[in-house]
This record gives sequence, C-alpha cells and structure tokens, in this order.
Amino acid sequence: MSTLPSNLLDQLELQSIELPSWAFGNSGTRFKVFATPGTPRDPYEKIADAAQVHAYTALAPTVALHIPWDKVDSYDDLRKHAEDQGVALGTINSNTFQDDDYKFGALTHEDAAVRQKAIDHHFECIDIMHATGSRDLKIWLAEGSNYPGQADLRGRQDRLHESLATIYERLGDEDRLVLEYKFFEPAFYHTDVPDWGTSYAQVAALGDKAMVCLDTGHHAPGTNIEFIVMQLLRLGKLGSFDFNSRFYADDDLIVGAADPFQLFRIIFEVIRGGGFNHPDVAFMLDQCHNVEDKIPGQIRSVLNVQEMTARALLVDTDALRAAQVAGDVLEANRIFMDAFYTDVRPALAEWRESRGLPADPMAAFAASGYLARIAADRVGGVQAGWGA
Ligand code: PSV
Ligand code: MN
Ligand code: MN
Repeated sequence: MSTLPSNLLDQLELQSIELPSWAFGNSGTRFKVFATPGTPRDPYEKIADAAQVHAYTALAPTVALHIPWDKVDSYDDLRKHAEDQGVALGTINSNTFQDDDYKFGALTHEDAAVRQKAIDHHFECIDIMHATGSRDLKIWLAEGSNYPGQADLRGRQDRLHESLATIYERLGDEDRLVLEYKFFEPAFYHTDVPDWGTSYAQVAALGDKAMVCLDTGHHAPGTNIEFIVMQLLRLGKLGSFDFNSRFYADDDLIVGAADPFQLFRIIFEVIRGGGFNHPDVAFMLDQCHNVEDKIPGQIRSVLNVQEMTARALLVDTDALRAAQVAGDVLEANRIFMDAFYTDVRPALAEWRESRGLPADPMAAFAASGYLARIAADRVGGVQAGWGA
C-alpha cells in the first residue's frame, strides 16, 4: 500500500505512547545485568534519552517515572528539564517491592504499621504527581504468597481494599489511580491482584477515578488479551496499557516482537471500543532492554505500535460487520486478515517524511551519533529498576 487514507493518517497523527524511564537504564535477569555504555546516571539523563525517541518519531511525548527510582530534589526542576527536551512527565509509578518491610506484603500486610508505610509512599507519589503535572498514579503490587496455607487470602483482599480506599481519598479531582494486575511473580502460589477481574473488583469499589491497567505481559500463556481489552472498555474501566511482549513469562520484550498479530488484535479492539486516542486510555510501554541498545529499542517499540495501529485502522469495518451479520465466517476472517497482512511500512515512511520526520527513524537515530556521544560523556550508569 503506497498511501494511507487521510482520515486514517489524521488519527495516527494524534497517537501518543508514554515511555517508561526505566527502559533507559540497565536491566537484566536474576542471572546477570549487562551494562550498556552511556546508560543514564540519573532521571535527567533518562528523560534526555526518552526525548530522543520522541524527536525521531513524534510518537512519545511523555515519560513515566518510577518512585523512588526517579526520586529527585526538585520535581519542578525535572518537569522543566523535560519541557526543555520537548517532552512532559507522565504517570507516576509507586514501588512497594524493594523494601525489607514488604517481604510479606505492603498494602495487604498483616501489620498496620507496614500498611501505613506503604500508604504513605503512595501519598508521596500523589504529591509528586501534583508537582510533575501528572494525572495517573499507577500501582503494581508484588504481593502474594508462595505456599498454600501461608496467607489468609480473604483477609489480604479486605486489607487491600482498605488501603486502596485510603489512597484513593487522597487523589485530587483530576487524578486517577490505575491498578495493574499480574498473574504471578514475585509470588508463586497466589498473587493479591492476579487478574483483570480482581483489579476490576477493587477499582470498581473505589470509584470513577480508579481504573485498571493492563500489562500485556502479565497473563497466562494462551490468554485472549483482546477479549479483556474489549470487556474493560465496555465497562469503562480500561485506564491504561503497559505494552511489551513475551514468549514465556513477564519477558518485557520489544512490543510486537513476540506476536505482532496479537498486538494487531489488541489494537483492533481498542479502536472498536472507542479507546484509541481517547484521553481515558493511556498507551504506555513497560519494557526492559537487557541485551539491545535502549533508545533504538524504544524507537522500534513505538514504531511497531504505530504500524499495527495503521493496520488495525485499515480493517474495513462495514464489510466486516456485514460478513459477521451474514454469518460468513471465512469472509469475515479474510477481511480481518487482509488488513493485518497489509504492509504499511512504505506508506508510513512517506507520511513521516511529509511531516518533516525521518522516513526511517531507526536509521536516522543510528546516524546521529548520539549513542557514541553518551558513551563518551557518561560513566557509571544506573541499573533500571534496581538503581537509585
Ligand atoms: C511488574 O512486573 C511491572 O510490570 C510493573 O509495571 C512495575 O512497575 C514494572 O514492571 C517494573 O519494571
Ligand atoms: Mn507493568
Ligand atoms: Mn511486568
């Protein structure tokens, strides 16, 4: 396809994908963390790197922070720094998974003092949101148990509600709380927010400002993720995505790397459900680049999302609907697959150039020499997720 319809391009132009600050730091597995030369040494440098992704793609105008990994003395200053780099600060992620006190839980802990400590951390995150101009507080909880009988499952769910309600009350009028689920890890037997149903039940009990966050890597193999997307949109509770891809567990690989067709199906349901370019649904990445360069890894990711969005927007929905109503199974499937198989890359390259962007952002970034410059300038980078 050499050109894309102008109404489709109008929609694509509005697309924005938030980048995770931690994607720019070093990360790895429990076996080894490979350091990349030029890795950011502080949140300022992470934001500078994220801004490169936006400069070459015009797709990533905001950067999510993780607290305390991205703790700074002045969030006003960090906000100004982001603006100077051409981006804005986005979602604030809380972190209750790296403190000894949270070994047996944080918001669900048996001990009220530990719960209060975790609640206070979320209050601090809300204060930060107000300084950074962020709307969303994203909560992922590493809470659960490893052995049957270890924990009172019901009691933990009740305490989770109480803790979340206390945090929710602290939100400003324009703020939101998004609760992320994950089916296992770090706990192996039970997790307190393992699935969309639990997240939905918890946020529904809080109120309109609480929504579900769907991380595409957080489901059991074979899960029909697009069905969950459809259902949450239908219920008005899909607040955000953490996009990444996986082969086995929570691999945090480049979006669309493992299964581009799944990404296409998910985005198709987002569009079908009215969630595309809708302010209530935040598109974010949650990735770690263990062996590849981080900035190009993020560029590749946002381009993959853009490409699958273009293909999903190409589905002839009128014809598809007619085939569905007529019970024409094969025709309906053909229409759907036709859009998926359409190679939109040349048309997207042409469109980028027409907007003053590089036709090939990966090549343009590689030619810029930025990676060599930061490798020379920066020494002693931090490890994403686990560093200061
Ligand atoms: C947990 O696996 C998670 O997906 C949450 O979003 C965390 O904030 C993030 O990863 C940490 O890397
Ligand atoms: Mn996530
Ligand atoms: Mn994850």
